[in-house]
Amino acid sequence: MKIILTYGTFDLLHYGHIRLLKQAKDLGDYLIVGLSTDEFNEKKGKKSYYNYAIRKELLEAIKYVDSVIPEECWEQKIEDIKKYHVDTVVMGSDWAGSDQFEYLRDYCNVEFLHRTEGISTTQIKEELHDSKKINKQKVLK
Ligand code: C2G
Repeated sequence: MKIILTYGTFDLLHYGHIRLLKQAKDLGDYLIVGLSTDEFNEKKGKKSYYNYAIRKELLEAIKYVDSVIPEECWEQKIEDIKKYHVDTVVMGSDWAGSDQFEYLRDYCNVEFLHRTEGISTTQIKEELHDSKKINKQKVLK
């Protein structure tokens, strides 16, 4: 049983997240997602649109995901790897070479997967905000 572990906020779930999770599951038999808690997001300088409970509910509905655990701090990864007998930690390529993951190579495999271009939670928020602004301007004319 090859166990894969990945981490993230997964806010405003989109096809980039889904493709990452599919790639991750394709590497093994069981996929665990360490989902950033609302409190940890604050430490990451992120404010998610959906709270932890909603983001967890959405992830658990995805066929590639076998379980979701809370990601509460940067330092929990080694403990997670040991506790869940993880073979490989995976992240999107935007994390490639990051100190937050390279040190894990002493404990398990680490792989960086293709990051889907042209979509991000930030981009979705910005485009929705701009379209609302444009619609408002149209109405005001
Ligand atoms: N991702 C992707 N393609 C995108 C957007 C995101 O492959 N277009 C991947 C990211 O590379 C990451 C995962 O989807 O592996 C989750 O992305 P985020 O929710 O943005 O996670 P992040 O804020 O990078 O948190 O301890 C690690 C952190 O919790 C990672």
